[in-house]
Amino acid sequence: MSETIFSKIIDREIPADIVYEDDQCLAFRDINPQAPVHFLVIPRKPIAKLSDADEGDKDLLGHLLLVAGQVAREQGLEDFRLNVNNGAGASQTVFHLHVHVLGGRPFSWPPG
Ligand code: IU
Repeated sequence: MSETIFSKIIDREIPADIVYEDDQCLAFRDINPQAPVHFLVIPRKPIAKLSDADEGDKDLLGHLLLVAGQVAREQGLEDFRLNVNNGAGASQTVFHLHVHVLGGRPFSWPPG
């Protein structure tokens, strides 16, 4: 997988407002927030998109969701939305797997 801007955030080559990190993942505030609270949870492992993950990534994927929920609570969110864009046709622009966590405003369904 070619390097993306998120690899540079992981490697501290460019700054980001990191709200959580551990040996498997990082969470940082989205540079263009779509809600009062909007952060991204990304694996350190450079998986381009969710559909590239495999059976060996099962624990990692579970960990990303647990971290998303934990950091959401730490950010004061009770209700929040998780979103994973998979592929350009689903509005993915950065090809390093990331879970969007948005909260602090009402959300409608279905999403646009
Ligand atoms: P998407 O699911 O690939 O469309 O989301 C990429 C997100 O990454 C998007 O919300 C951007 O605002 C965000 N982002 C960022 O937080 N920092 C960056 O340096 C870049 C994109 I480039």
